[in-house]
Amino acid sequence: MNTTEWQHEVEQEYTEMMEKLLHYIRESKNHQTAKKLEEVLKKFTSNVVNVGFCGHFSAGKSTMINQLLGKEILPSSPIPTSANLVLIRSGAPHAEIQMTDGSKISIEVEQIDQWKDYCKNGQVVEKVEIFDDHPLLQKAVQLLDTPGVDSTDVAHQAATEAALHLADIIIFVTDYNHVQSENNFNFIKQLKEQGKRVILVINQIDKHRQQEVSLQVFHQRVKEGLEEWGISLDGLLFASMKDPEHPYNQFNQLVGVFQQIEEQKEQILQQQLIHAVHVLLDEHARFLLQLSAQEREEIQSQYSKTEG
Ligand SMILES: Nc1nc2c(ncn2[C@@H]2O[C@H](COP(=O)(O)OP(=O)(O)O)[C@@H](O)[C@H]2O)c(=O)[nH]1
Ligand SMILES: [Mg+2]
Repeated sequence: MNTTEWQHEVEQEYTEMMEKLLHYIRESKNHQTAKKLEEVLKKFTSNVVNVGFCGHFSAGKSTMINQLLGKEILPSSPIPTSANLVLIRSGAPHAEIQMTDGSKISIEVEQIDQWKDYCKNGQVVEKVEIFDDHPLLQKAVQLLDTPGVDSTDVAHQAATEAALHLADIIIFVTDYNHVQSENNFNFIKQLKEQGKRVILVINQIDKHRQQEVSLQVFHQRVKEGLEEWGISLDGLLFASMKDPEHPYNQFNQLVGVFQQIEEQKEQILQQQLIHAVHVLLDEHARFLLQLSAQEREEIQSQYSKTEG
């Protein structure tokens, strides 16, 4: 059996096992967990790696995605712009806008300013999907631009969390002046506890003033801060979107991360599937615990019957 056949077989086995688990959770009438597991499974079989960009408003997430793709497909500005979850995936360049009332609009690339407006409109827009033919996306990678982890809007916060739930790799972008914030560390810690791969990108290093503290000392302090919080990152990079020639700009290494993703795709997807299932099994255990003994027995007998 060659490697591809073997991989195919493993994937098949995973899928069968997960289908059984899904059936069991459904039979237990735990609809919430069943729905999440369904999404996780759908995501796994789609064979696409989700890379989620998150962090504070105005850290430079949208600017970074634009630079990665070499075009201005997302709005960026000093005032909070992306109010919605924006997905960027491979396809002929255009955008599809899902409205909160359930309707859908398709916008051609010639009207790019129009879709940028939709990205900023959190009131009537539910989700924006942008399609582009950049090679980075053709390698089965999908980018998620989230509004910001510090959003005060409950709906935005929920959208961000739901998106991150399905992200395999998280690029946490922070601006140079906010690295050591408690919020940042707390959020990254939570992501790591959910088994996510997290790469921290300290952006806007052009704002650094060498006379205040050297970048080496700054770097050391960040590392110590992470250690104190018990966070072990999967990558730590400095970047500047404004000054690409900055001696500490490691933007090229961020591009390299995408090459690694391509090389390790199967491994990443399987690992993330296992982590997601662990989290959902915990959730299901908590669901079962809050039922009465009688309810649990009913579920058990119902399940035995359907298993025949
Ligand atoms: N000085 C500086 N400004 C940046 C950098 N990256 C982004 N910005 C600016 O910061 C503002 C917010 O950027 P944006 O990409 O919209 O942030 P987002 O909210 O995280 O998506 C914009 O005015 C950008 O031009 C950077 O590396 N250095
Ligand atoms: Mg943005």
